[in-house]
Amino acid sequence: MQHCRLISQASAQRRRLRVIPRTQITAGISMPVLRTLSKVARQALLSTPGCGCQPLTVAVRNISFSPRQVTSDASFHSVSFSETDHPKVLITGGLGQLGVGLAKLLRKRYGKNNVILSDIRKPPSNVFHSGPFIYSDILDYKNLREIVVNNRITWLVHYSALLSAVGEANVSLARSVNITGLHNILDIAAEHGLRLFVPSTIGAFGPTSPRNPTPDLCVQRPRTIYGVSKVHAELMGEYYHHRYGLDFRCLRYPGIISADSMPGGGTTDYAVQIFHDAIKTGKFECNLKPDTRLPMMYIDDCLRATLEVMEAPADSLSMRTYNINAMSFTPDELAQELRKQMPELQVTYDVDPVRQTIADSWPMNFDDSNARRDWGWKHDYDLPELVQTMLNYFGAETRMAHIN
Ligand code: AKB
Repeated sequence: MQHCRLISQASAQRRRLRVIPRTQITAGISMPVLRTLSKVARQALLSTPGCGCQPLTVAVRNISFSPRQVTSDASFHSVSFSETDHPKVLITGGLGQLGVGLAKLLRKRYGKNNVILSDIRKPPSNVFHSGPFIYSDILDYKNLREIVVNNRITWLVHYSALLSAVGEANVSLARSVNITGLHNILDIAAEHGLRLFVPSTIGAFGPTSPRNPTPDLCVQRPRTIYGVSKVHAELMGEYYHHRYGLDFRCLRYPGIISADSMPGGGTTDYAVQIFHDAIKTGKFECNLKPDTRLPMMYIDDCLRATLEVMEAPADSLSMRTYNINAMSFTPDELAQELRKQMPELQVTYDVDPVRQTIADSWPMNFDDSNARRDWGWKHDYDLPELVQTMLNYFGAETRMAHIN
């Protein structure tokens, strides 16, 4: 009983301390008191196993200063960020397929210095010189906290993740980046009252989900570590939203097609690679069967959707995780559209069984009617515009190369 009393004293003390603003606590004014209470309570718990005081462990954990603990009554709406200010945005995994493009879009809107790209890799010089870039390791909580505090971050876009095919090749790394990393991101966002965007994917569905079309809410039993980690992210984000008021926003992206950035290790990568190979060699070897239908989207639509859902008033969001879609095609249909402008294009098929199995378990078409209704989602690019835009980009690039 002795330790139970200590715990309740600790909880009562903590309740009194709760009125102290976070800044004062971190400035050290109450730190010694809290540390002592935390230590005493923890010792009491540890010295008496199986005490039957389980419900109180929540209070004990709360007085600890572990960054991973979130108080049950915390209000996570930022005190320092007013909706009229520009957000201060941090993008993790910034050197992947989407980060640089998103930074460009957000910088145009909120100002160059208000958007920080980050990654663990060294940026190419054009990225480094186009706006703030810093090192951030999502597996290092202290590093994340330092960045958020020092830069007064208010929005976090979490792009670090291993994609579907590469995840299957390295499950333990995918588990650590996609799941442990996400836990750090959720905690840092909750701790600092950030608005958090985490992308999910068509890969969050599996063979038992309805595939044509796939609605927002249905059975989700993915068979890849990538898919499992994304369902986990959706559920954890929504849990933190309901439990702690975290402003979590999530879109399930289709396969994204971009000209100036490459995806890395996904199942839908063929739809980007075909353009590069077609332009360079006039040939393409596809690793999926010709009739494999998957939802796809041009990168500009994807980035705009991300901006729009981040800016959407909270009361317009009836859900926190939305499907978004633009088009849906097979490798054969994409090749046919390309052949309208490159009649000589030769496409052959050498199916990769890992990717094919993944693709066969994913949606063929996405129902995004909730996003269209709630926050006005509307795509601009269908297949013909996508192909034209990609070819224009590569055409301009080739002309530039010739001039130089
Ligand atoms: C992948 O293919 O893994 C990704 C995705 C659809 O999430 N592009």
